[in-house]
Amino acid sequence: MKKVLGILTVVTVLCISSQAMAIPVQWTIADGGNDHWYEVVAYGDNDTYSDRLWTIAKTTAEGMGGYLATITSAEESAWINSNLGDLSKYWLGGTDAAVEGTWTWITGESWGFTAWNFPPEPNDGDSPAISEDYLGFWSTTDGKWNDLPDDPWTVHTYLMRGYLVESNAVPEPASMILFGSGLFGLLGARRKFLG
Ligand SMILES: [Ca+2]
Ligand SMILES: [Ca+2]
Ligand SMILES: [Ca+2]
Repeated sequence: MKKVLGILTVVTVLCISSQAMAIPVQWTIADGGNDHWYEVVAYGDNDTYSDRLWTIAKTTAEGMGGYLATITSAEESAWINSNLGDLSKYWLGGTDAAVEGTWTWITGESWGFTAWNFPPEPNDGDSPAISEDYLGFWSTTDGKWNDLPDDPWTVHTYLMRGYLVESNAVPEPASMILFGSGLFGLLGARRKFLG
């Protein structure tokens, strides 16, 4: 009964939310990956400009049990670009808000691989009046990065399209969707196997 109520709650939440959550995709170890799950969350028509901030996306991703995606290798970058569709203007989990010019991943993973659209990025807005301290995909589909303000619309009239969530386990509430589609048994078996 509790499970049923949980599913109903999730379905209700999904109906209310205008954000479109795709079924998460796993980059398996067998495929040369890290076994993490990646979920593309597209903003909907009801998401106002002020809903599309990096800081809000970060909190939402953490509420799903994951984090804004970290791209720490050329292999991860290539896999994401090949498997997750058009991610132009999607947020990622990098920031230099603490120390200007010193980029970090929100997970604490080491900052090594980069895919800046260089030149000119990262340009911190190219103006002393602007700070760009948050990472997103460039406006093309080739996986390049841009540094952006927390609120790109207010600063640049630049509309973010969504955010990419990475999780070490199947993110919520996606696992409930998978349950509904009959895949939960398989996932449960995987979880049990991993202990
Ligand atoms: Ca990652
Ligand atoms: Ca910056
Ligand atoms: Ca920039």
